[in-house]
Amino acid sequence: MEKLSAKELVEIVEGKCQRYFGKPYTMVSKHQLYKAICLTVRDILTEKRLAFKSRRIQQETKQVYYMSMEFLLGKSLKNHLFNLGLTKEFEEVCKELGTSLEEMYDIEPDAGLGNGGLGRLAAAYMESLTNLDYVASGFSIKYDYGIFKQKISEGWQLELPDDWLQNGDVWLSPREEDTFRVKFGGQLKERWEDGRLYIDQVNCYEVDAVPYDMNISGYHVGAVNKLRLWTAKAPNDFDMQLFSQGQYLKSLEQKALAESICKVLYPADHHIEGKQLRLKQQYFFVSASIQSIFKKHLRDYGNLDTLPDKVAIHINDTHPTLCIPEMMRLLLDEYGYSWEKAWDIVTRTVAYTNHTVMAEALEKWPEELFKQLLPRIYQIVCEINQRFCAELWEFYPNDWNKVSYNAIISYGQIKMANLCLAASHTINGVSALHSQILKDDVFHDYYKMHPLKFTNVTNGITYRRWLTMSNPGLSNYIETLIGDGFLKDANELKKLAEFQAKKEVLDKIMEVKKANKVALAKYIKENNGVDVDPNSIFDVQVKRLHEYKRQLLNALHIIDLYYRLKENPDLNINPRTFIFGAKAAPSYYMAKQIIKLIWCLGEQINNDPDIKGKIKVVFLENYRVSLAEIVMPASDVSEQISIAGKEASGTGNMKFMINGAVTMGTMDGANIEIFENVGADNIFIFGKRANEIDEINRNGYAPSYFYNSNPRIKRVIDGLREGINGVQFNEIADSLVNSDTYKVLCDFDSYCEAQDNLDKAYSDKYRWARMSLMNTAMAGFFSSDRAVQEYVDRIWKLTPVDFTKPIKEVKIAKTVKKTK
Ligand code: 26V
Repeated sequence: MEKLSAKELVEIVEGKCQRYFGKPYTMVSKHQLYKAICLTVRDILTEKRLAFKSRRIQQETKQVYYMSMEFLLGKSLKNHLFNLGLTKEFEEVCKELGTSLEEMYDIEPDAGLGNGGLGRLAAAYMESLTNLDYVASGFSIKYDYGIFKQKISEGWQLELPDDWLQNGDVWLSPREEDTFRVKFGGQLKERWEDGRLYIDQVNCYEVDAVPYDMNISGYHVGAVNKLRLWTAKAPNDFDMQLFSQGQYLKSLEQKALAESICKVLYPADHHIEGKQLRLKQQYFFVSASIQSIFKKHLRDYGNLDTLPDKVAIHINDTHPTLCIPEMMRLLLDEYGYSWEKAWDIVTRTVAYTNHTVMAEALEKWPEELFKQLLPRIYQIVCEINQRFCAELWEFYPNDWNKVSYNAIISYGQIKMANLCLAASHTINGVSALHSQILKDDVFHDYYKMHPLKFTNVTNGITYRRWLTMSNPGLSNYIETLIGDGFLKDANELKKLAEFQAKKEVLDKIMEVKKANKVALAKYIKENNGVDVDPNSIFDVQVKRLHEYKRQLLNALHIIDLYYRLKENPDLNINPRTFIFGAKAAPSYYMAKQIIKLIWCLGEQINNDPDIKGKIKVVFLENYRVSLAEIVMPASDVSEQISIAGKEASGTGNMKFMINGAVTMGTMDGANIEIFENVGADNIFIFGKRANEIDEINRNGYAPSYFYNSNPRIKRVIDGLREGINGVQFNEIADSLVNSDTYKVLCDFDSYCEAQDNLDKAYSDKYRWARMSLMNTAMAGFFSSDRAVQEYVDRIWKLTPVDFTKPIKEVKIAKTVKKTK
């Protein structure tokens, strides 16, 4: 496809203004101009996608469907322009139209269809699949409201609705012709036909799933893939039967009930609630997705026998597990397959990634609720369970405990992870340690039965977004040193290591860092009203708020440092700015207390004249992808301090690393692989290892011991009770001294010692700059392109679309110009 010139693009944007807003471009608002620009980019991508599609059809390429309840995309306009190589052209377009590209970028809301790492990873993988010319579609829900907007009022978190579709809908194209019907509730009726038993679901209520497609672009490639988001619609606006019976309101209720399904993203990760609406969301989106996959496969290949050869279906955490019984249902009830043949097709098609070992996040559904809502799916799950238990019984004869622990249904609960194990050909964790823990612990029994099903794929990030787009200063400088090869192959960043002893290089990278810190300081001044010193160490912990991630450990160290400074105002430390950003699940009481504590610390410390600005504490409101893009380039220190064994991987740690921040971390998740890549000299590791934590748990843990024997810990905890900024934090103090589930006190000393070492290292300017450089240099492994290639090789077995083969003309694409 020929690249359009700025002049041609201006014409197209003008055409859009006329067509959609009925005005010449000179008369439209900035928001309308933004929409006209996005619609232009959307059309360019769609045209490219259709060309890609015709190649895929001709080459009969195998494809992956990535099923995920979350895709945390962030903003798209800048990303698409960067990927298409059209940034310069659109800068000109904007100038011509009397605006700037930056102004357009600012208008776009984040598409916040995810909670955190799991959703961002799904977005990253769609993009990397596209970067590598693989055919992939993502499936999810078009939530009316994404992750809530966080307001901080006097230190307390408030949640506001995130109406992202206001300006975010420009990327979505409705595809009403691909609507599918999804059935809930009702009863089952058996019917014999041609000597076969069929099951009909009657008196159920039905919902239409209408798809909206979004283009996924890759960096300078021919591929464009799609993300399909389903929205729920009542089949009829009114139920005519109810309506004519005079039950007007009831008839509208049906519509509201249907539409409630895609109203809002559940904002609690790592904590299941067992709510019926959540189960409805899950079944709704997988049923529509599987129906659409089957329909397409039948159209392309004529029968479903070949599904596993042409299609891989990936289950992103257990949330889309119901695609397993849904595939069975369709194969058995709609397409007349035998159980054995259907099971063979399903189990050669699906694979599952686990993203957490936290017990409270492993999904279970009450059997009764499940049976009422999904009677036919329940029947199928019962049958899968029976067969699975027979296999367990054979491998573990007479071991009731093992059978019931691993069963899909036991003690009135349906365990989704076990259903995933039973049906998946491959099961993976998201870092080396996490995958090992799955084998040794969480899924140990099943691992013994099928060791070859287990593998590891360490997570990755879209490094061009995090390095080149978010930190152009650093990226451009890197390009002058090692050329632009790293833009296609992240491993080329290694070439930077050659410069680690070059003072002028080290000076320059610290100069770039400083400029990024000035930009973040400006943001902080505007948003928090706090003056922070760009010459201080920017020490950052940004991630969801959860006790296992131990923002509290960070806070306790700050309190200790504060007391030490009060005691000795001449304490010789480098000035430091402690920066936090974190959303708490709305119902997570302790997490909200911790946010309040951090905020109070800021109020007290930032306003204490004794401290003379040596340390400051800032809590950034509403942490999200687009804020991360400002924070990552400006960070010196990356706090990755979860209790060992609980952070499955982490991906923020990788974004910091590539931006040259030095990790302060435990040996947990992907921190271990960061350690292995940068080497012990370029990271600060502290705390108990995962096996040591296990041992402590086996032997019994008494946190009061630390309180009673360690005066620094005692002083800090007493301080919580006395009050920080006049607020007492007795519940936090009690929980630390009485239970301390996440071993904050146990790791406190080791953490403080590592912090002192870090402070010393920072004092040696060139030592620090070298550490920073080495972190960027060794971050290539954490590219999501590498991660996706591992999924392809070990799990999905895809081949890329071949762009060197000649293409036969297919009449599907109208040109962008014609549709302006
Ligand atoms: C669970 C639930 C429960 C019901 C309500 C909504 C909801 C949403 C998400 C989850 C699962 C949380 C699992 C998760 O986010 N894991 C994170 O996955 C990242 C990507 O693999 C990884 O880097 C993080 O370490 C891991 O915590």
